[in-house]
Order: sequence, then C-alpha cells, then structure tokens
Amino acid sequence: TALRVSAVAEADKTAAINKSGTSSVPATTKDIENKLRYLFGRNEVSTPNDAYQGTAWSVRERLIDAFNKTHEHWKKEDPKFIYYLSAEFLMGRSLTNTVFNLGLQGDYATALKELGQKMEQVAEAERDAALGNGGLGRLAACFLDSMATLDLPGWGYGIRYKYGMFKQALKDGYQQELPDIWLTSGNPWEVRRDDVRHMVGFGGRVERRREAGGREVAVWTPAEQVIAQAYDNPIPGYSTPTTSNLRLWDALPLSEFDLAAFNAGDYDRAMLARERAEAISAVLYPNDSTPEGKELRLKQQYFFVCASLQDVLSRFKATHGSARWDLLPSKAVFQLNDTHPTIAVAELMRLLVDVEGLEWDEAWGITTKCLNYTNHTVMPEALEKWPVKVMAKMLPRHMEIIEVINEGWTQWLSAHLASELPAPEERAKRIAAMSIIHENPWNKEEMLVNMAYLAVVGSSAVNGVAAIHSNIVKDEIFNDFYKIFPSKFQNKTNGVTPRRWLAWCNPELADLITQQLGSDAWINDTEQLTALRTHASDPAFQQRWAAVKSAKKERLAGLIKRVWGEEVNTAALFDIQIKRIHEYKRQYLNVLSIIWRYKQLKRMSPQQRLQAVPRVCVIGGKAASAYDMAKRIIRLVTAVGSVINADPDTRDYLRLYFLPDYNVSLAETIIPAAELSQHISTAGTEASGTSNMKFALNGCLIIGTWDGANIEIAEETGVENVFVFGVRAEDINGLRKERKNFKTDPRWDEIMRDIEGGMFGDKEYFKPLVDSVNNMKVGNDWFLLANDFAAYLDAQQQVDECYRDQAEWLRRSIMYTAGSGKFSSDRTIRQYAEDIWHVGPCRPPPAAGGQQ
Ligand code: T68
Repeated sequence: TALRVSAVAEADKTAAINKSGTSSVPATTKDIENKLRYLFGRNEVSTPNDAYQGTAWSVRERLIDAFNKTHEHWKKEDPKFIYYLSAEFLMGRSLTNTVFNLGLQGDYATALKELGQKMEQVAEAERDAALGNGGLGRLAACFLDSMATLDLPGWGYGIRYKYGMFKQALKDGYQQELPDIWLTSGNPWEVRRDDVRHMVGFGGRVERRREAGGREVAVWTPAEQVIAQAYDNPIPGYSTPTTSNLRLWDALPLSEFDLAAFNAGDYDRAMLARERAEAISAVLYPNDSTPEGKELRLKQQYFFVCASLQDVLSRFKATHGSARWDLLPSKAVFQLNDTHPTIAVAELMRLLVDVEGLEWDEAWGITTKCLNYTNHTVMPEALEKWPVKVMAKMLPRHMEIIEVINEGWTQWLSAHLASELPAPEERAKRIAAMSIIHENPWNKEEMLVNMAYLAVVGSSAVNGVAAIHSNIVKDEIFNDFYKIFPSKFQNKTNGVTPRRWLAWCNPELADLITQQLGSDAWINDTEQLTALRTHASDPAFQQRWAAVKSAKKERLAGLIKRVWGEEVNTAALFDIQIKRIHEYKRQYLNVLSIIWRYKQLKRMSPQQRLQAVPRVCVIGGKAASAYDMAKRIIRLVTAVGSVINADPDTRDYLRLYFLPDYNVSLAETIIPAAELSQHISTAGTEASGTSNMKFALNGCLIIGTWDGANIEIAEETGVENVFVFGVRAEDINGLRKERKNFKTDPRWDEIMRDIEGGMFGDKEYFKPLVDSVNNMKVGNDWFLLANDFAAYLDAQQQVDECYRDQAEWLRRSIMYTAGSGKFSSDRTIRQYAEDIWHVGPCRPPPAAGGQQ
C-alpha cells in the first residue's frame, strides 16, 4: 500500500504504470480533454482553469466508483454508523486531496504535463468550499478525512450553503466583505441525489387526537414546508478503498412557483415561497464564537437536523422495519458538533413518539443513547440560547417536547438532590440553575431555551476539545451536571489530518521525512514521527530541513509580492498569526509588540541595527461583519504596516503585512513557510486551537500562552522548546478582580500614547481600541493584554536570541514535527470511535486492478 508522496519528478518516473505494466497516461490525457470538450464545449486545454475543469470531472468518476463500492459494501455489512452533524464543514479545495488520497497523482501529474499544465497551478484554479467559519468547521473536515482513512462507516451531515464564508478584501486598509459565489462554474465534487428528498416543516399548530387504541397523539400541522434536497460529496480515505460521504442539504420550495398568483399578475407573490425556501440554505452566518440570535439561523439548524434524522431513520426502517427501534442505538450514533444541531434531541423524540408511535420513555432511552455532544467554547456569551417565544412560533411541537423533557429532568433532579440539598429554597435554586428553560438574566420577561443544557441532558457523552478545556467544561461551565454525571464528561483533544496539513501541502518536507524514516508509513501513523528526534541535532539533516523551509519561505514571499507589491528578505524570521480576528485571540497584543520592536529599531544606530534579527510579520484573518472591535484591529494592523514598511531606517529589519482573505488554501501556503507562529489567547479562552497543530507538524516554533492545545503541544515537544509566557488560567478570575490596582508597564503607556497621538493616523477610529484596554477601573481589558504585555516582550526577546543560533532553532523545529504525532485527527477519531461511538472499521474489498 506504500503510496508515493508527491514530488512531480518522482511521479514522472513511476507515472501511471498500472498493474499490467502499461501506462494509463494517454487514457487520462484523453479523458481530461473529453471532459472539457463534452461538458464545457471547449476543444483545447489552454488555461489552468480549463485543465482544472477537465481534470476534476475526470477524477470525479474514479471517486464515484470508489464511493459506490464502499456503500455497496456497507449496505451489505450493515455496520453501526457514525453521523457527524455539523452546521459547518470547511472543506477547502478538493482536487489535490482527492488525487493524492486515491493515489492517482502519477497519472494526473503526467497527463497534465503533456497538456502543457502544472498540477500545482491547475489545483489553484479551484475555488475553496468555505462552508465554515474557522476551527470548528475545519475540524469537521479533518474528521471526515480520518474516518474514511480509518475505514469507519460514517457520514457528515450539513448544509449546502449557496454562499459560504464571505470573501475579505481590503479597501484603504479596512475590511470589506464580498459574497462568496463558489458554485457558479459548477461543483464537480458533489452528486445531486434526486431520489433523496425530505420535507421539513415550520410554524403552524399542534393538535391532539385520540387514536383507535385510545392513545393520545400530537399532530403537528406546519404552516410552511420546504424540501431538503440531498447532495453527496464523496470523501476519499487515504491508502484504503474506503470513500465515505458528506451529505449536504439544499432548501427548495414545495412547488416551482405559485402559478395562480402569477396568472393573477402578482409576480412578487408568485416567487415568494421560492425565495423563503431558498433563503434557508443561502448563506453561512459569518460569526465564530458568538451565537447569531436570528430566526433564520434557527431555521437553518432545524432544517438540516430534520432532513438528516429523517434520512437516517428511513434507511434504518428499510433495513430493520419499524418494529425494532430498540436496535437503533446499535446501528446509529450521532455526534453534535457544538450546540448548533442540538434541536436533534427534540426532533428525534418527535420522530420516535409522534411519527413512529413509541412510548415517551422508550423513545427517551433511545434518543439519549444515540446522541453525543462536543463543546467548543467556554465563553458564556457564546452558548446558544433561543427565546421560548421564537422556538414556540417556529417549532411549536419541539417547544412542547422540550418542556416535557425539562419537566422530567427537573423532577428527577429534585428527587436526586433531596438528600444533598434538603432545604427547599436551596434545592429550588440549584434546579433553576440547571433548568433547560430559564429566565433571561438580562430581561426577566423573557424565557430562554439553553441549548447546551438540552445537549448535556439529551446525550450519552459530552466532550471538550483539549485537556484544559475539558477540565473547564467539567469544573466550570457544566460543573453542576458533572457532579451528577461524572462519567458522561470526557476529553477528546483535537487533531488535524496529516494528509492535507503536511503530506499534500508540504510535499518537500514530507519527502525529506520519508527519506529519513525510510518509509512513508508515518502518513497513517504519525507516532512514527518521534523517530525524527534522534536526528534533530544532526547538522546534515538540519541543512536539508532548512532548505525545505527556505523554499517554502520563497513561495510565501512571492505571495506577499503579489498582494503588496513589495519584496521581503527571505532570510528574515517569518512570524505568523493567522486565525479569526477576535479580542480573546489577541492579535492586538501582537501588534503592540510589533510597534515596540519598531520603536526600538528606530532608536538604534545603523550599526546597532545590524545586530537585530530581521522579521517579516504576517497577520491574517476575517472579522465577523458585525464585530466592530475586530474590524478596528484589522485597520490597526494595516495602518501600522504601512508606517513600518515604508520607513527606510527600519524596513530591512521589520515588516508587517496583513494578508487578506485568509482561508484553507491560503493556510496551505502560509503554514509550511512559517518559522514562528503565534497562539497567544488569554489563558482559559481558546478551547483548543488547531492551527497550532498544523504549524507544529510543519516544524514551526510556537510562541504561546498556557492555553488550549498549546499545553499538550508543549508537553509533546518539550516545554523548553516552546516560547511560553503569560498568566495562567487559574489566576484569571483573581486578576480580573484586581484590575483597579494593576500598574501598566511604561512601554505599554508609551505605545498607547503613540496610537492615541496619531502615529499611525486614524486617531478617532483607533480611540475605542485604546480605550478597550485602558481605564481598567471600569473593567476594561477583559482579556488582560496589559497583564501579559511585559512577559510577551520577554518571550519575543527569547525568540530573537534563539533565532541567532540557527542550529538550535533548527533542532527545535525538527523537535516540533517529531512531537506532533499525537495531533493527527486519526488519533482523535480512534478515541471517539472507542470511547464514545463504539464503532469499528468496515473496509470494502480492494478495487480490482486498483493500487489499494
Ligand atoms: C473553535 N470554535 C474554537 N467556533 O474556538 C477553537 N462558533 O479553540 C477550537 O480549536 C475549534 O473550535 C475546534 O474545536 C469555533 O471555530 C465557530 O466557528 C463557531 C461557528 C458558529 C457559531 C459559533
């Protein structure tokens, strides 16, 4: 099964000699041309985009063959299935990943060469599928790759947004949002399933009817119905015939349009139902970490959950009939990716009780066995709560069901707490604090449904995404629940797929590792990377390691040149911070330290400057459209950049660039080139972080706080190899209380005066930024930038010292890759499969004549 790791030159040699010894390249070339000819009416492959379309539609057929074989096998074997429910899947591009995962790179690289094209450029013609905001959505995508690679029967279920994450442009240094029109030239990676459609209802009323046997049933008559149309996106595993599926739902109107209204001349009304239906799957909400309290958002959530559950249940019935619902937990397990799909608790109850006629208690037993919930954030304002009024109007039957669940739950609690809290008032207080439905603390008139509590009560397992985060989940946010159900709570430290995030995005480094380890088996078993530790100090190996990094830095420098028109010194330290812009992630703190560095350089004599370590700083990330402070931070980055980059005294030593439209593909270019990456959230706020793992895998050193997965990365890499600074999570509350007495560093005060005084222009616009971290008496600087500032500057000093000693820097760089074995999503998925899902592999037989 040893598949080759990229390198076009390598691929050329072995190109496409199939098992019978004949080359399949001519057939592949022909196929690419034919696809272009008959699908697009073009006779010649003349641009990378032509080549992309021809190649993608050609690869698609191989993918669908693998997909069909896998699903035939799974249908026959009927194994227990994992359903990963997620409002977001941040897939990025598919061509390279598909070609490499299927082991077809030899064929296609050579065929494209014959057509006068380069695989790498052709791949760049593809638009990212950006159906997600950030970490949570990308995690879901990595999980699909790992599930398929591990032969685990499992599907993702989500929404086929017509417009994904907005495109970010800069206008005079300010963020501008443009729609992400990703589907216009078609999508070769999906298959519309005209035979898979489900009805989804909203609003209306609920009536009671008595059935023949005397049983009372609830009958929900929705006011509005839409069709959920399935699109399947095959997910190829690596080095296995398994190709699984991401099923995404598109919302369609029940009827094409209202002909009667049209005939009566009311064109607007004729189109209304269509518009209302299509709106549901039209746009991804661009917020990460804050819930969007809009009705349409709840509609999206229910839409995809309802369609997905009906889909699973109808397949279950087709195989097991409708009398054996007790078997459902042994055949299906659902993972709720954050609270966004939590309405599944009520929907599964509705389907089992109202539609299938089960008794409430039996249905509840099945529901709680089938569902599990992953939490991704500790920030209280980020936990989703829906007003009862909104829920009751849009989902009247679900609101009733949630009320009944909550009644049962609070009654059970009351009995359970009787001995621990004998005083009725005490007990009532605790029950109120754990109630799924509770008052809005800011508006006593309003009642809310706490979706996280619904998920905790309705699930078998609840997990956090890094060790420290899972502890906060247990000890703080769900502590009352943890005390009652300690075994429900687990940790599953995140991981990333080593295919996309090392092997395919950094083939040069992958080849070097493969040569050093003597095999490419590490791609499926990243623990083997630890063997690199013994070579970390070997000067010859270090030189080859450094050469790869240099090549990647050149590539990034080329990108900076294209965006900003400026050359950068590729011998400088490449210092990167890429992630969503958020106050808790503290890009602002990074900028402040860059300003300090600039001021120091300015004060030096030209001779002194010669001793300085040159740096190229890159910051990238999108701000949610309504997140004003985050947008100001972006403007500060661009404003500081334009001052620094234009200063002839310092421009050889320091640069700052904001790279617009950060997305998966940009990450694939930036991460391999990074030497230092910044993960500097206030301790206790970043649940895990996953880019930290990608950087580490690519031999990039980390400057970071004791937060999220940074901690585990430091443990694996050696804490002494990481630039750790700042306050610890357990001290945060105390420090917040002590704000009044906190004395800021004089360097901090100086920089604040500079920004306020207009050193970077836009004084008025930056004022709220300055204020947000000063005036601590009124509780500002919530994320404690001022507290960590001095320690951060010290840590940056250590970075410079270390970079001066290139042998030490390279040793550390190798130690990061060597220590990344734990952070493969294969490990994470194995743990979910064993501890939560109880699902085992089910591998289809190898394709006849295929490589696998
Ligand atoms: C991220 N969360 C965590 N949320 O911030 C990050 N939120 O620490 C963690 O590594 C990652 O999840 C994976 O576990 C998010 O990315 C969102 O994107 C989001 C989207 C909609 C609503 C709320």
